[in-house]
Amino acid sequence: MNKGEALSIVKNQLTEHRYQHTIGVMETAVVLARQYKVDEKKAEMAAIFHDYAKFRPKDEMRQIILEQQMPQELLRFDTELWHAPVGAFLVEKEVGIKDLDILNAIKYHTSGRENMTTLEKVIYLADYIEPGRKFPGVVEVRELAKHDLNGAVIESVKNTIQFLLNRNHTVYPDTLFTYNGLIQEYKNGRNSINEG
Ligand code: DGI
Ligand code: FE
Ligand code: FE
Repeated sequence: MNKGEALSIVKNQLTEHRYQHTIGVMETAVVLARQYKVDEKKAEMAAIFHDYAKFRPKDEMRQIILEQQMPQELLRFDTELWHAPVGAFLVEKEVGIKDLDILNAIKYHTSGRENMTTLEKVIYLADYIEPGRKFPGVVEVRELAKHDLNGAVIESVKNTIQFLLNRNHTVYPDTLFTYNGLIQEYKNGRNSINEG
């Protein structure tokens, strides 16, 4: 599938605002992929489809989580987390994308996870720093992303956890595993192993 086909499929699933966000994530992801030496085409596809399920009805997403091999604990956490794993499932089923690297980058784009691949980090970070984002601290993370992929992911997950704590929201375990895993890598001085 080429970029134009992919974009027209996803446009039908999203609001105009979310589509513009998707374009921002796509452009950012391609730059990061080149910089950190992962497949640019995979990064482009994963970015285009990362929010594919964002506007699916909650009942449909709940049903998919119940019926498919997904962590059932998702159901006890914020519904905002659901579109990522459900999106990976629907992108395979409805769009026919079979590449596991792409599907995992979609699946983990909201929470991250322990031992993320470089492609997963690229999508996670592109989603956080695309030009339309205005989060407090995003300017610093954009700067860090230019030379330190792991450092930038750590800062973005820290900001997300802080945001959740400030609102008395629950923190999904994978979000904490993202932080813990990368901080341990950093402390062991292995922060540059995967980043070429
Ligand atoms: O889909 P986007 O808006 O582009 O961004 P996203 O996929 O990162 O989703 C952001 C939302 O997910 C935001 O409302 C915060 C929420 N979120 C992210 N991590 C966690 C979380 N919510 C809970 N409860 N726990 C988390 O660990
Ligand atoms: Fe998302
Ligand atoms: Fe997004």
